[in-house]
Amino acid sequence: MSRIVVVSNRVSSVATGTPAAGGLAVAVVDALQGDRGLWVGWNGEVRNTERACEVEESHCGAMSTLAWPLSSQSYAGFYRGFANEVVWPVFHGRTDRMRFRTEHFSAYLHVNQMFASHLAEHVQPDDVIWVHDYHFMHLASYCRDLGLNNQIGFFLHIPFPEPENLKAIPVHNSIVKALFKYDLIGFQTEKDQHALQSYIQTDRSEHTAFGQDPVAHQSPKMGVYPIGIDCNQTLSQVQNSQKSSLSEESVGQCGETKTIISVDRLDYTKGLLERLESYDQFLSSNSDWQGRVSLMQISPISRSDVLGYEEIRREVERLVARVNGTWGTPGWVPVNYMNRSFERAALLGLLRASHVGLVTSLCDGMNLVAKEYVMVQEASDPGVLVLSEFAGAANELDVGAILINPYDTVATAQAIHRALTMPLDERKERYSAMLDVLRQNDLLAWKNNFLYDLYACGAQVIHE
Ligand code: GDG
Repeated sequence: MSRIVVVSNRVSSVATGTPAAGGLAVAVVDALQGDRGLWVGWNGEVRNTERACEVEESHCGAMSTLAWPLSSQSYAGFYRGFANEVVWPVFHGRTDRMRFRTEHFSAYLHVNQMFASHLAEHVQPDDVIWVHDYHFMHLASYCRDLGLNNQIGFFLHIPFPEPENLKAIPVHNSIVKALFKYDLIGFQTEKDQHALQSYIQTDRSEHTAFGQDPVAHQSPKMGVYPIGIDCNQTLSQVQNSQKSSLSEESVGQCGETKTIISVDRLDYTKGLLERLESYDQFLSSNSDWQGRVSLMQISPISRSDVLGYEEIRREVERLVARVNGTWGTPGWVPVNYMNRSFERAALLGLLRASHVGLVTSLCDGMNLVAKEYVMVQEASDPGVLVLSEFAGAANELDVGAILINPYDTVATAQAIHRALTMPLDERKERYSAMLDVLRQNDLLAWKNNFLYDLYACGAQVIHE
């Protein structure tokens, strides 16, 4: 029987129950759990050398995982270097943060090739391979070199850059050529798909990447598959949190204080500094709210050894200290900043108990926290989502969220005020419109739509 083989950079420790603070891990675990699927990737360990014998196999329900360590050289060049100091910043519109080095790109290619060799050993001819994210743009190309004729699809969880940004990466031609070896490329939004199409059009008219290569004239199939959440599972997980008093204690339900919650990895794309500036502005222009509101900022540390992440952490800490120092009183801390991960049920409980969900991403593929916030709200007294127009989720949740431009400090402060004072009827109406969208475009729809298209297109392609 044909299996779904998922490839992603990190294979999450599902078996150990370690909380995963990443959208992809949460989505893949949820999507594969009901299937006889195989999940392959890096186990998170860094060793001196890479040895084929270090592949670990484990099982979690019907799902199996195959994971292996990376060498310190691969980790530095592939993961920290090319993936996170070139692709991540450029794909999020931050070419100023790119640090391109040829040897890092070589390490990226080496790891993609190594993953292809592992796949060649473990996949069966009728398996369908679903590759996730920007770490593996060259994987299908190496799989084809090894003679794998399976259907191989690629889903990009992050945005795709406009051509002028993509072209800042010296090896942009190689990236696009490699993507052409996939049978299907999936994006979070129309805008991302248009960005690749527009690169291809420009390139064809200029004959730069592909020259006269006829293969280049057959574009791979592309589609838009906005990632969703598992609505029922999220609801059942939040029920567990109600057994703990964590959410109620922390969110101060007994008093008059209202809570605004933000949850995001400590990353410069998430707009943490802009958010804190807007909250500061809100407190400054609404003195009646001083002492009656607090911002709960949950930011698990992420990629702490990648260039720029330590700096954003220091800047956030400085700004939190400034806001607390300026407005705090002996009985009131304006920003409750937590630099760690929570168990999933506890996290969902905190989202549920908060009156406003605040998402201020400067650029974001989707943003699952926005969807989770809406999903776990109490139907009889729902909170309000304030959402950046630059998060992919805004394409769907614009039916009920207050959309903001996170760079506009004053407008965001006004949106916070509007959310905190919104009448119950309007809150219910907005919540119910968003809930319909979440149920319609849930995780199963994402997975089924992508795989349906992958099965449909792969059969017609003969790989040379
Ligand atoms: C990438 C793209 C896209 C967070 N803190 C804790 C925790 N989380 C969970 C959240 C959510 C996930 O991690 C974060 O997902 P996001 O989508 O918000 O962001 P990224 O990590 O940047 O994800 C993004 C996503 O991939 C999926 O395609 O939406 O645009 O950047 O599920 O709840 N989970 C636990 N403890 C925490 O402290 N257990």
